[in-house]
Amino acid sequence: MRFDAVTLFPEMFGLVRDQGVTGRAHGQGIWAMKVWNPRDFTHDAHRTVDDRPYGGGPGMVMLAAPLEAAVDAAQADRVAQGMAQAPVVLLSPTGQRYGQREAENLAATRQGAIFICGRYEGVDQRFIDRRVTQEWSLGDFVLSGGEIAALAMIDAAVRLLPGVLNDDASAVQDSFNPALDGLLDSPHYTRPEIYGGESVPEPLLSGHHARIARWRREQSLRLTAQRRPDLIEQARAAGRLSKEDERFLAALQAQQ
Ligand code: 4GY
Repeated sequence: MRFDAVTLFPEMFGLVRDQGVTGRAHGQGIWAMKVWNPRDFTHDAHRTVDDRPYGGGPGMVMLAAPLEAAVDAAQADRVAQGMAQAPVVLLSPTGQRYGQREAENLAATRQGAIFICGRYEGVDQRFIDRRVTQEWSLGDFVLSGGEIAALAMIDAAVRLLPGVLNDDASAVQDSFNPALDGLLDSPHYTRPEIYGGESVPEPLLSGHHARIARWRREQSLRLTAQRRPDLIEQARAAGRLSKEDERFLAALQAQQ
């Protein structure tokens, strides 16, 4: 899988490319990353990438031409490598919300995407109209640029690629994974058995796989009911809660 990023800060992409499980997978050739700096696609002495907004107002707006030239170079490079053109994704709070489902879809396409990382107040709408095929948002907050959003989205997709996580089961156990029926993950413990006077919960020490699984399920249900009741509703509506789950949730309710 290949990702491209159009960014004024190409060094930021070293974080996901070179570190941790995504870094190892990159080293193994499971995925590739190319960065394109719009400043390299300017033609004036000052290498200008922004200008003042028509209509007035604070801040600067990214020029359409350097962004468009960078995207076209990324697409041409893909084609030269025998690949198809890729979706062009703008990271913006006005985009469609990106979640685990979108990360799974992105990982499944094997095609990757070209991420446009805006800075300043925004990018010229005519660039968006001419080149951007999708707008994605990480959430209802404003970053100082799209880079951190792109990095988060790439990281979430790459770790789902076959062979990236050493333990095949660990992606399966994540919060939001279908195997957890869309519930939040249960707490984790490792050595020592007693830390700060607190012991590891007894079921985890029992060695009884069914008891451990039940305990984890109940912790997931408890945490999800407490923090994300909307996810309990979703799981129920999709028929992902068993009779045993419902009995446990009813007992929880009675305790409150
Ligand atoms: N939220 N989700 C986000 C963002 C920064 C001005 C356009 C977000 O994805 N991106 O806040 N991006 C803005 C900054 C130009 C991008």
